[in-house]
Amino acid sequence: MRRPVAVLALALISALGLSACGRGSSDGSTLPTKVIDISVNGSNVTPNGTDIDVSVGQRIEFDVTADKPGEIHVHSSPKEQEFEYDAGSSTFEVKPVQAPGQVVVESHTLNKTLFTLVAR
Ligand SMILES: [Cu+2]
Repeated sequence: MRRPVAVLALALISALGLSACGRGSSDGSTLPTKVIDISVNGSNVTPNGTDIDVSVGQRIEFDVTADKPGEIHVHSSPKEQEFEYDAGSSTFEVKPVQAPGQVVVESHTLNKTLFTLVAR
């Protein structure tokens, strides 16, 4: 019976922490940019379905290396984001995740889930 109370307390503390963080515009920008390397080679993609932790408000960058042009789709809410890349290397700045939760990132070219951003 002790455990649920502790978990609830932790959840409250982190919720408070997050809202305090979201309010100050300078707080989010002090977090290091989360750089996610994505490589596409034929039907092989990396990452391939993993979870990647990010913080709410954290800047996110995709560094894409691909053998062919394609498109990456970020199922963020309220607005989804699409990034078209060419063969070779491309870098995209992705809008930070606005609230705790999961955001699926897919290759629409290959019809695969590359990874899921888990924001807290
Ligand atoms: Cu999609």
